[in-house]
Amino acid sequence: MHAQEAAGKIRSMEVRGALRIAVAAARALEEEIISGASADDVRRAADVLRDARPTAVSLPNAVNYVLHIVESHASDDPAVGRALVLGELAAFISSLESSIDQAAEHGAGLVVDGDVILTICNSSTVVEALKTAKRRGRRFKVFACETRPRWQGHITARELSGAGVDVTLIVDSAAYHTMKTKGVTRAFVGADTVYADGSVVNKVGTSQVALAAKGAGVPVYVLTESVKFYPYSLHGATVEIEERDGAEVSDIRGVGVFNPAFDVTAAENVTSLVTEDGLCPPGEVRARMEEKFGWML
Ligand code: RI2
Repeated sequence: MHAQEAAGKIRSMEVRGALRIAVAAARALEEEIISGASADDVRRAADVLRDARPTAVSLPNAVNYVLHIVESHASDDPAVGRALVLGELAAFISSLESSIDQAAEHGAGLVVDGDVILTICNSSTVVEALKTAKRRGRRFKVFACETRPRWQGHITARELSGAGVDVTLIVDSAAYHTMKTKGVTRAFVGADTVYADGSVVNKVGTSQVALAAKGAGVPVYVLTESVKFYPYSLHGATVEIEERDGAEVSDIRGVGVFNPAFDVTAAENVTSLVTEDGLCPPGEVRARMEEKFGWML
């Protein structure tokens, strides 16, 4: 898939989920390079992809890393440089793909028999972790928030049910009540962007789930690959919170709609992040970020 097509699918959310859009963008740039695009063409394609959605930094991080690879071979002999770029790009894409399995593996390791896990939206990392735990023979239940307005929780419920996981859908506003009355033992959520202070941008409603969890004494785990770390947040930058069309929520004439797609969960309401490298308490994000994103800073 070329860059324009990939960007269109990311924009329309036909391709969605923070990690998947990063992989799709990197693959699209790989495709451009294979078809002989010049360095300028690749830069233009990168701009189009980077702008497809604003909030998940996995997208610009992946795009910028591909450009970094391209730039670092700019002075090589063209044929040699191209082969080296494609080799490094393939390794990068495969590391992105394996980071989800590794993060999911660490997430699955947290699941014990008798767990009741609440989740929101459709995080491929969370779904993979729960499927892995199921394959290992863990006995647990899941409550999935529907995730208005685009119902990604239904995708989660379908995927988990298909894997034989005991999953129950709840409306988003039932999260606290469910924690209090159904013995929820932990919340697993995904991430679109992670800030240096350990706070997390994820699907709107996640911050409410985390606040409810705090009130109910339920630990909150954020399953995220480190490609979602936002290195510029080390200097205080924040990402734009995507606001989507009001028509996704309501068509009542004369009534305005505010439809933010994401929110920010404070670090103090996160028990731990779970990355491809294992548990990462919010207070350790800054150090991990500096270590991983030195090339960008
Ligand atoms: P994975 C999704 O955003 C959700 O907010 C989800 O928690 C997050 O990306 C991470 O997804 P959207 O694309 O990378 O549905 O874990 O708006 O798949």
